[in-house]
Amino acid sequence: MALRETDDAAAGVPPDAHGVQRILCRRVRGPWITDYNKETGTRKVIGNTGGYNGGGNDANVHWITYAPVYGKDAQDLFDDAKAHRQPGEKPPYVSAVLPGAADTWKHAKLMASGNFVGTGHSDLLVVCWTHATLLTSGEFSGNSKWDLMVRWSDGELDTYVGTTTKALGTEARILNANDLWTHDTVMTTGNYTANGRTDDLVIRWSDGETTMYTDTKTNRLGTERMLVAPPT
Ligand SMILES: [Ca+2]
Ligand SMILES: [Ca+2]
Repeated sequence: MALRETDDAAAGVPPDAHGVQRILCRRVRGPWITDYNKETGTRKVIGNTGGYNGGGNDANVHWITYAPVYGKDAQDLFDDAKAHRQPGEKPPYVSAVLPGAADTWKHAKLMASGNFVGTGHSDLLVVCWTHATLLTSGEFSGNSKWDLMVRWSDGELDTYVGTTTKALGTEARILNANDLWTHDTVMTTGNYTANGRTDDLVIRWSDGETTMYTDTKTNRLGTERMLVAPPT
């Protein structure tokens, strides 16, 4: 398959004899398209990547590239394009169905995802506890295994260290019951600091203030940083 490149995605390039074209988005090799029509400027996107000037991080560093993960259908489509075949008919897409009856899921109160099995893929954790108000998961202990964090209705904040699919982990207290932490309305965790660990807790408070606690541990909040100030 003949491929061509250009330094400017906006300019585009003509397709090869088979109608297959690749555009080099500056330093990011994507998207993959086919059926380019130079009269109308239309084409079909059959694959893509993102990165510098096309979905990179806020610092616009050129060496970070993101690529979506595709399933077998997308791979088949790619193989067809590569072999210059017309894609065959595909059966209708059937969405995945979670286990359990709908009546059971009515009692699901909170959800969080984390790699609790250790496969490298996220697992969905659903909580029906009456007094659990907010839920998130992260890696707060530093052992590369995911931990659960719960904010209870009285403001108590706990982690469950080493939670697996078989059992809750060991409870560790971050905050005893208190009034302030009954005013957080959203709680989530991400990996925003140089330690490369998903232990940065983000809280949105009831007045709109948004705070990050970087590098939070199992038994103490990390350094407090205001992301969004409360309205004046
Ligand atoms: Ca851990
Ligand atoms: Ca971190």
